[in-house]
Amino acid sequence: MKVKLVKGDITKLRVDAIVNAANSTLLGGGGVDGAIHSAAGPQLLEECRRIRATQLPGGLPAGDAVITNGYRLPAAYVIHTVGPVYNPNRDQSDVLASCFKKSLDVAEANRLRSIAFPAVSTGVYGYPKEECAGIARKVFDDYPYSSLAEVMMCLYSEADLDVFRRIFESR
Ligand code: AR6
Repeated sequence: MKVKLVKGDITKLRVDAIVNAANSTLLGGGGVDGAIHSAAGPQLLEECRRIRATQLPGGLPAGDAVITNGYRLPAAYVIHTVGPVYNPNRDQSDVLASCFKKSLDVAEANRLRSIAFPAVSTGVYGYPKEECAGIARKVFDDYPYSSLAEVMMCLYSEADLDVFRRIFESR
């Protein structure tokens, strides 16, 4: 699938869904998670608490994805995924790939037309940006037929955008 690389704050994007780099508790945190919760307002946390109490008492496992409403965000929905914490001694690329793939699956299942991803795991969780870019690209390249008309990677800095450009625009 074709992916557009953009630079900026994902909470400002008017797309059907933005993806949140959450943690297993789904109860908020720093980074993009904190930004999404503060822009969406308290109802997002309430919905996350309800999901925890009903569907996910043990939390959302790494590599999985779950959808909520977007509340005060310009995006209608938030797809929460949990990336792996980077460990240089353990290959967790399959877990990070699963974050991208399952988020796309959730978007498809909900018949969404547009989605934007942050660089999952590359902040607090310490994943090298280049590795994340390579993993994401492979998922997008391999993704079967999709009803999504617009898929974006939203990078937070010019430097990150450059890394993703290099990886996404190479053959
Ligand atoms: N828009 C787009 N990208 C952003 C934004 C934003 N507003 N803010 C940060 N980024 P991180 P992780 C980028 O740390 O590594 C939280 O506490 C950031 O530059 O948000 O998966 C959670 O609750 C980086 O490239 O997520 C978890 O506990 C990328 O988003 C933990 O952090 C991801 O950085 C998850 O860590």
